[in-house]
Amino acid sequence: MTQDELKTLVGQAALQYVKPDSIVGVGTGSTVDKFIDALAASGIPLKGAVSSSVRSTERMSKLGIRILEASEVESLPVYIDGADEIDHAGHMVKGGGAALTREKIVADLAERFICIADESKLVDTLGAFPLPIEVIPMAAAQVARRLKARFGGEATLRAGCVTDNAAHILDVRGLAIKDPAGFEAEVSQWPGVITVGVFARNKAAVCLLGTAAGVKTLS
Ligand code: ABF
Repeated sequence: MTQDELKTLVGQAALQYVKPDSIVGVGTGSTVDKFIDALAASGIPLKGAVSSSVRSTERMSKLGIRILEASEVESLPVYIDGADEIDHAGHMVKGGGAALTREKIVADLAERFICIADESKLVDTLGAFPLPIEVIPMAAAQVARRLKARFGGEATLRAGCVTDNAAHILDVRGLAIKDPAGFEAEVSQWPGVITVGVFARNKAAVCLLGTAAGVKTLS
């Protein structure tokens, strides 16, 4: 199966976590696009969706799914999103598409994070994918120096990228994140850091992994 077919498979499989007449949290990316298409085609009645990006909002609106603002809901039964990396405990690296802050906000509203990914995303230790960190522009150099001193990571500013929050993204290479929760807690406190792309506090409760042998469920 191609990577695209694996994404279609997990997008379809995620429908089993959508409760009829609920509000569903919807993430961003090519795998989530498959989920959105499957959701629209499924006929599952919904109150609406909270989206983590303009891209997903536009796709859902075109398909007739009602969009609600995150500020309008108190909680969501599930948030369905992809990842750049996921480990066997459900910790993830996210933010390759620069939407990590919105993704963490919507994930935090959800009772369960359902991650959908093809098997290339499963890793033993997070860090091979350059870790995105959203920063206030004036703090970027200081955060980069601190990452080097504290964890040995090499941070580079993502060229031409201004986020939805008028901030910048550092991509950090050379990390092996052995303690995702500790890493997230520490770096999140540094002045000027808006959001760290490690999702440990909001880790996946379930990961639907597309493999050549079908969908594997990790939980
Ligand atoms: C978002 O989209 C991100 O946090 C992650 O960067 C990316 C995964 O996209 P894809 O499914 O296209 O690999 O969920």
